[in-house]
Amino acid sequence: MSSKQLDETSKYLSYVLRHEPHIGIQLDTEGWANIDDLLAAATREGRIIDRDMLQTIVATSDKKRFAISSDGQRIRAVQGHSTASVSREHCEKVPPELLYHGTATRFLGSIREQGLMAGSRHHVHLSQDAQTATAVGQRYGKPIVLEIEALRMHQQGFKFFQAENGVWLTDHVPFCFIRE
Ligand code: HQG
Repeated sequence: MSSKQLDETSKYLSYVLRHEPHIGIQLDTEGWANIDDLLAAATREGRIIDRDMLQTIVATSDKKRFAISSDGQRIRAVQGHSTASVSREHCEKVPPELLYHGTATRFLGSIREQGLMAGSRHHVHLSQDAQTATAVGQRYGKPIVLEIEALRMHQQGFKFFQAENGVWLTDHVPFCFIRE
């Protein structure tokens, strides 16, 4: 299996396990899907995915997007969901002083008015390093990295969570905590 095929399958898994499970699989509230059901549903859609491929994708995902349960029966995306069937209980944590959010310059006007909104996903996604944030922002246009005064937010009662892959999550970032 070429790295291009693995990458394409990883994107398909992200889509199904985060956003669109309606291919004949069920996600529980913590995001878990039965692997046999997932592979059967993918086959019905004309995608040949086997357990070895899943293991390789989980092990090699650059952002550690997926996890397989300890009994080997289930797989999930660890964060990034938009589907209403999932509402993960992420680990609440005290954030570092600063976190970063990468976005596109064309969104700045609206962000100045509304702050950072979760959009279709369940949370606003923040990273611990500016480099990751630049790559995230590039997906939508000319990137800009915003600095978020996360610790100050936390001290004022905003909750922060960290997914198993290190991505920081919060519900909303008012603009007064954002440095351009
Ligand atoms: C923007 C990737 C206008 C926001 C990454 C972003 C991440 C606003 C877009 C994860 C806004 C939402 C999530 C406002 C926010 N007005 N635009 N008020 N507030 N936005 O894809 O953070 O590779 O839902 O800046 O690593 O880009 O997929 O969120 O540009 O962790 O594993 O609205 O996805 O991970 O876009 O990315 P998204 P995101 P993966």
